[in-house]
Amino acid sequence: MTRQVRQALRAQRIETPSWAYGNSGTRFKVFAQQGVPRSPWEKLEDSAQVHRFTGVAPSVALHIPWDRVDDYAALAGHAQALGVRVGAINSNVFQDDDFMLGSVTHPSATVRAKAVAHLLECVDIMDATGSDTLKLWFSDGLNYPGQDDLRARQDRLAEALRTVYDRLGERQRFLLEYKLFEPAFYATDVPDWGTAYAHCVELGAKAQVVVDTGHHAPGTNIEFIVAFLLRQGKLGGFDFNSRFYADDDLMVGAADPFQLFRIMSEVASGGGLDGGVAFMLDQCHNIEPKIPGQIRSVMNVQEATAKALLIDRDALRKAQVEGDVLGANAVVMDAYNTDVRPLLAELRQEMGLDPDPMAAYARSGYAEKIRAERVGGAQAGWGA
Ligand code: PSV
Ligand code: MN
Repeated sequence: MTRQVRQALRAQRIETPSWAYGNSGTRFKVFAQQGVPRSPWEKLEDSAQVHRFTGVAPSVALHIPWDRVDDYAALAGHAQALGVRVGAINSNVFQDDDFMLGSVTHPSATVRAKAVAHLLECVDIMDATGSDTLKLWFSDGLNYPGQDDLRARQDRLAEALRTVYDRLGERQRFLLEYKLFEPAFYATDVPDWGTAYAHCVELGAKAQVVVDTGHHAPGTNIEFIVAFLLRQGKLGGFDFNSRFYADDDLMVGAADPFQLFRIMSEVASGGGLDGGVAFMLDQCHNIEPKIPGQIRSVMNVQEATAKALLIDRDALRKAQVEGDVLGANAVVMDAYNTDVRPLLAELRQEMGLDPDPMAAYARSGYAEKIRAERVGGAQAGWGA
C-alpha cells in the first residue's frame, strides 16, 4: 500500500448514528436487547466505543426529537469528554400526528409552519452543539392520485427549504435526502436525486444532496449518481446501509460489497475523499448486537475504500484510451479482489489500535458492563 493510500485511509472519517444504538425492528416487532442506552448520553457513550476500536468514527449524528435534551451544550461537552463530537443533526417531521398528510408540503399553512419551526429548532441545536450539518429527510408524499397537487407541493417545499437555508450560519450546510417511496406509496415529494439536486442548485452552495444507499429502485446505478453529484460539487454525503428489497437499513457492505466498492471508486476518483463528503451510517441493528454492528459497518466502509484506492488509475486510463475493454475491467476487478484486511490491520497497528476491532471490543468487557449497569429506565428506540 502506498503512502498516499495509507494517508487517505487514516484521514477518512465515518459517522455513526445515535439511533443505531437504540432498539429497532420492523413494523412486526421491535426486539429489545440488554444493555441498550436509555438516553442520548448513553448513546454517545456507545458511539465512543466504536471510535475507540476503529479510530475513524469520531462523530455521532443526532436525531431530533429522539435525542432531545434540556442542555445541548452539555451534551456536546459529554461527547467531547468521551473523545467524540456531535455530527449531523437529523430533523424529524414524520412522527407527529399533524404530519399525516405531509410536513413542509402539507396543504395547511399552519402545519407547514409547525414543520419549518422544527427545522429551525434543529439549526438552533446545531449552534448549541457545534454541528455543521443539518440532514433533511421528508416523508411527504401521496398515497392516491388526486390526493393533493404535485406542483403546489414542490412550491411549498421550495419555500420551506429557502427559509431554513437563510437561517444557516457561515459554516453550516444542509443535506437534502431523497427516497424513492415509503411511507408514501403513490408519489413522494423528494423521490430522487434529480429533485433533491434541483432544489439544492436553486438554493446555493450550502445546500447539498445526501445519498442514502437504501433509497433507490433495484438495479439503480448509484455510482453514476455519485459521480454526477461530485462533478457538480453537490454530493454532501452518504447515509450508508444495505438493502435487499427496500429501505432495509442493514449493515453497509453486507448485501452488495461490490456496489459499495464501485461507489467508493467514484468517490475516490472524483475527489470525494478530500473532505466535504460526509460518510455517515444510517442503519438499524434489529437482531444483531448494536456496537459490534457499527464496528463491522465502519470496517466494511474502510475495506471498500481501501480497494477503491488500490485501483491502478494509470493502467486503467491507458486501457480506456486504448479501448481495451477487458483490460480496463480487469484493472478494476484486480483491486476489488485484493484482500485488504491485512493492510488495514497493519494500518490500525500503526495508529496504535488493535488490528482486529471486533475481537478487541469483545474482549473489552464493555458489553457485559452495560448489560449489568443499564437496568431499569426506558430503553431508547424509535420515538425515544
Ligand atoms: C429515512 O428512511 C431515513 O433514511 C432518514 O435518513 C431518516 O432520518 C432515517 O432514515 C432514520 O429514520
Ligand atoms: Mn437516511
